[in-house]
Amino acid sequence: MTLTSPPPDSSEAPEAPTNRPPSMHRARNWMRRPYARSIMILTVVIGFILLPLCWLIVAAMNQSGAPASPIMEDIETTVFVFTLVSIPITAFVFAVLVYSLLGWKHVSGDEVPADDSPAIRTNTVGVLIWTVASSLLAMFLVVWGLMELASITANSYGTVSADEQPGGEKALIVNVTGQQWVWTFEYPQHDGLTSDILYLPKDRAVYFNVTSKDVLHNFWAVELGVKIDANPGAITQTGVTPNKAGTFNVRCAELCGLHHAYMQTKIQVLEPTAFDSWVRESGGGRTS
Ligand SMILES: [Cu+2]
Repeated sequence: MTLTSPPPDSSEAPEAPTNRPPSMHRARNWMRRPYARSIMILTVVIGFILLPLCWLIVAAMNQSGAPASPIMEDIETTVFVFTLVSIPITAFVFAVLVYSLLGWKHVSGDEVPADDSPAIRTNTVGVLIWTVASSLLAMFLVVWGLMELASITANSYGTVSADEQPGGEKALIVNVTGQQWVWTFEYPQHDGLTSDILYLPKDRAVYFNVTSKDVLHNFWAVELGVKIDANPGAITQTGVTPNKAGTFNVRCAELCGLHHAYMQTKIQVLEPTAFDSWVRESGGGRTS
C-alpha cells in the first residue's frame, strides 16, 4: 500500500501569477476580511482619541505665555499641523499593534484559522494607494515646512541688516553675550546700558547681535520663538518683534558646562512708554 496525496483541489492550489484575480478584486477581498475591517475601525477610534493632542501640545507650549511674537505663532501653527497630519499614520500603526497583540493570539489545536491569509503583497492597487498617499503627505509637509521657514526668516529679519529693519521706527539693537553661566544684554543705542534681564518694547523690531565670551551657548528667547547659537569670537544675528507684553524666559539651549541648566533669565516685554521709562531710570538716556 502506498501513501497517496489527496487529489489537487484547484481552489486550494497556490496562487500562480498567471491565474490570479485582478488587483482590484483581490484588494476588495482583502478589505472584506474581518481583521482588515477591525484594523480600520481601530484606526478611526485611535485617531479620534489622539486628536486632542494637537491642542494639548500647543496648550502646553502656551503655559508660560507664548506666543509672544509672529515667529512663535508660526512655530505653533507648524507644530499643530504636523501633529494633525501624523495622527492618521500613528493611529494606523497603533491599530495594527493592538490588533496583533489581542486579535492574533495563539489558536488552540493545530488547525489553521480559516481567515489566516498572506499579506496584501504585489497588489497594484494597494501599492499605488500606499505610495501616492505617503508621497502626497511627505510633499505637503516639505512645502508647508519651507513656507513656514520663509515666513520665520522674514519675521526674524535674518536677511535684513539692522539699519534696514522694517517699520517706521528704527529697530532696537541688543547685544547679547553668553558666558558660563549668565546672559548679559547691552543696549548700544542707549549709552551702552546693560542688564541681566532682557527688557524689550512691545511692537517694535528688535535686532540681536549674539556672541559668547567662553564656550558655545545658545540664546533661546522661549516664548518669542528666537533661538540662535552664541559662538565665541563670532557674532550671530537674528531679530523679532514682540507683540505681547509680559514676562517670558531666556534659556541656554546648548550644553555648556556644569550649570548649563541654570543659565536662564527673564524677558520683560513692556509697552513702549514703559520701556522708555525703564531706559531713563536705568541711566541709559535715549541717544538714538
Ligand atoms: Cu548652556
